[in-house]
Amino acid sequence: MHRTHVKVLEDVLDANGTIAAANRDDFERAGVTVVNLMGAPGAGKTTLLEQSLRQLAGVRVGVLEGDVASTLDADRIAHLHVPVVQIDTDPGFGGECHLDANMVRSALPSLPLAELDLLVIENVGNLVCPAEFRVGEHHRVMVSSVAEGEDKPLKYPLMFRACELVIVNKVDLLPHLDFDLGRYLRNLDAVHPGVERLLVSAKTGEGVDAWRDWLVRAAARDAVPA
Ligand SMILES: Nc1nc2c(ncn2[C@@H]2O[C@H](COP(=O)(O)OP(=O)(O)OP(=O)(O)O)[C@@H](O)[C@H]2O)c(=O)[nH]1
Ligand SMILES: [Mg+2]
Repeated sequence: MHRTHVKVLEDVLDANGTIAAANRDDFERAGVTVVNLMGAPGAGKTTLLEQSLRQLAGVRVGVLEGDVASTLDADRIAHLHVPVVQIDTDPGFGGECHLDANMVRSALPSLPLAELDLLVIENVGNLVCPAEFRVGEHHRVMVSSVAEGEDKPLKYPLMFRACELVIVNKVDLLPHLDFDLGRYLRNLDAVHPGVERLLVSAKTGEGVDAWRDWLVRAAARDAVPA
């Protein structure tokens, strides 16, 4: 029984990997760099995009929003006047708690890929499943917030290991929380030693320039490892 379960999961991930490779080919053909942005519900993914995508000098950016329900995040991004497509996993995909390669593939015809340099995919808020499903992205980034507690890297190591950049958001709240930043960073290094990290507040703007610079470098396929 247990082995059957594992086999089914392996098959699902194999099929996902095949479609992710097809997505990646399409992204390569269009010359668009794709960033898969993951993190817990409410970590600040959409707020960070709202703060950073306006002034991405010379970079033509689009956004793919993944949520279980609603178009709330896509509506927020639409105010930035960038192309945005929402995938609701509820109606067509059984309310999945993550995006998979097939869902992303279904959205590609709605995106003007040839006119983009950078596509940011905001994954469904979740610290587990999104890390298991590649969607054809070049880069995986997570937004973690100081409001979540310093133990999170130890409790959800797969997510923290899957990402090449960890954005530590909401640092403006540090004076109001019993959050030990030093302990959090030690926990982060314990599960993903030396992973690049940015301390950011999407509310005050602290650190947002560094995140913007990271995106610009990624779009230029420059200095950020592929
Ligand atoms: N104090 C503070 N609040 C923030 C910051 N970033 C985001 N928030 C708030 O946190 C809440 C959640 O932000 P969102 O950007 O919607 O979070 P999200 O990760 O996109 O959430 P989901 O899409 O639901 O997973 C909102 O009330 C934001 O205003 C920050 O840097 N500091
Ligand atoms: Mg969001």
